[in-house]
Amino acid sequence: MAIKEPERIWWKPYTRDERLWVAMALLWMMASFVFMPVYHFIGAQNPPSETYRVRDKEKFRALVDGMVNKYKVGEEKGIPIVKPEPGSDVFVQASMWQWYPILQLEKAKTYRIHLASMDVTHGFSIQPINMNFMALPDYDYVVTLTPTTSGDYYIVCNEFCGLGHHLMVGKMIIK
Ligand SMILES: [Cu+2]
Repeated sequence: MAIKEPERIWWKPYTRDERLWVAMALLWMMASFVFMPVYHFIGAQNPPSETYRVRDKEKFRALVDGMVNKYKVGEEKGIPIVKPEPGSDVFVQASMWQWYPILQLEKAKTYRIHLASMDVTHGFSIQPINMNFMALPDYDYVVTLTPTTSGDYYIVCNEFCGLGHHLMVGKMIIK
């Protein structure tokens, strides 16, 4: 078999269907592109952005302890279970390798959860619903939360924070 020169024009012109598909893909891409920033404003997926500086960790610790002393309703594995007033400010302290305390919240009530770390960065991951926030040293991160379903939720640290990282599992009880 001899080697033949290929045809000069080997491609075929677009057919009507092909043109239509390309146009549809382009339109869909443009619509998604425009919708991205729109969704930032109308979507409910954005994390809250209220933060404060924690200049004195001991003061934050005192707020946590004050809440624990006032609203403690039980204990689990040495960690107090706290049932704060609906609508109130709730303080959660992250430290290697513990979430403190365990919160017991009421369904359909809103709480302002203040997250702060006493040492390194920790990740506040509510499982199994997979909502993720961060607990940072020197920052008070306020998550305004209204639980919509009852049950036990686990708080899994999802920022590697040292040897005991995998043991850093807290809990949130929604009644
Ligand atoms: Cu961790």
